[in-house]
Amino acid sequence: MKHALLALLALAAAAPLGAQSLMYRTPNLSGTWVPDPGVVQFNFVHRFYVAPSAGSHKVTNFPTFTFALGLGHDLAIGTHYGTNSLVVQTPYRPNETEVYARWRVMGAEGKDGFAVSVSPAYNFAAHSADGELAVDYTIGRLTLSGAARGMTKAFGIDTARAAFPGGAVARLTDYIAMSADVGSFVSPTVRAAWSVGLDFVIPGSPHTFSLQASNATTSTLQGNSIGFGKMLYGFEFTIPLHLKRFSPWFHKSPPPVTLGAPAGTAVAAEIAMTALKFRGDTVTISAGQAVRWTNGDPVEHTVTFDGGEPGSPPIPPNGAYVHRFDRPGTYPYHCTPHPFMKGVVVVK
Ligand SMILES: [Cu+2]
Repeated sequence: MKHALLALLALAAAAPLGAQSLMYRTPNLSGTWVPDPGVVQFNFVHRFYVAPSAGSHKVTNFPTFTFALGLGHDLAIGTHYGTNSLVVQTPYRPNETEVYARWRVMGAEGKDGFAVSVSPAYNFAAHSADGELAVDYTIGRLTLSGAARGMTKAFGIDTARAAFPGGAVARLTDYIAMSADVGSFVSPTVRAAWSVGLDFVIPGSPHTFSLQASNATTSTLQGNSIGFGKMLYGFEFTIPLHLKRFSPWFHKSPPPVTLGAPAGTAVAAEIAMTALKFRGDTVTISAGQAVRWTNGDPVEHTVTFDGGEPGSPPIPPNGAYVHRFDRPGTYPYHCTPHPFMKGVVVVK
């Protein structure tokens, strides 16, 4: 169990800080966001309503799970699954599943300028063919979003309807943003949906997190377009999983390689890199001797010196790096993908 947790931690910590979708979209708008190729995105939205004291503070939960796969060429397929939906009342369907495809026709997340996407979808609870045309405009720390949504059978009732949401995200720092949106169906009108969010990038991880208040329940095109008459609180957590990182599960260990100093260099100290740590915080050697770092993790590490000493290229799983120190001194170093991995070599 502990090893499984460590492996998961390694996978998560090693993924690059791309696709920070909550920094570029509002709680009730998908924006034009598409996962990177080969990335499975798992997002979890949890909203809840707390009844007033007359209702004994009963908590009602409205979770929505998103699974989406980036196919490359700015294409994605995905599903939203809400386990407590209010979208279809007659006959009541508490489980709401929406499948969708998205094509980002132009633009890219995080780049200034316009991005446009089209997302055909199907809502199985409502038996409705749905769709969205979304437009983002990013300039520096601000992203403005708007969308047009259409449904052939909104709320499972035999009426085609359209909704028009809009919103904005302001990135206060590289790690914190504020977002808000509002959207409504056009005639016959129903309660408009709104949301506000406080969004965070979790440092050193590929995850984003937002604290939200909204009156919308499920995170589908229909659920995000209609307000529930009450205030919900909640959060969203985003988890990108890079499929490439699971390859060690299906392939045998890569062949050992040694980088750095030529064969025959006298190695005076060995440092293992396992579970995202350099084993042996400080080693002491003499000038002219070498240190060997061996990577026992399923992800790449580097030995990058804080001073001017040239360091290693990425060291693959099962790889090793040998570095000879010719001058006495103290050489602190770290791993570039995992800056919390640190060590020191003292050369006498
Ligand atoms: Cu590392």
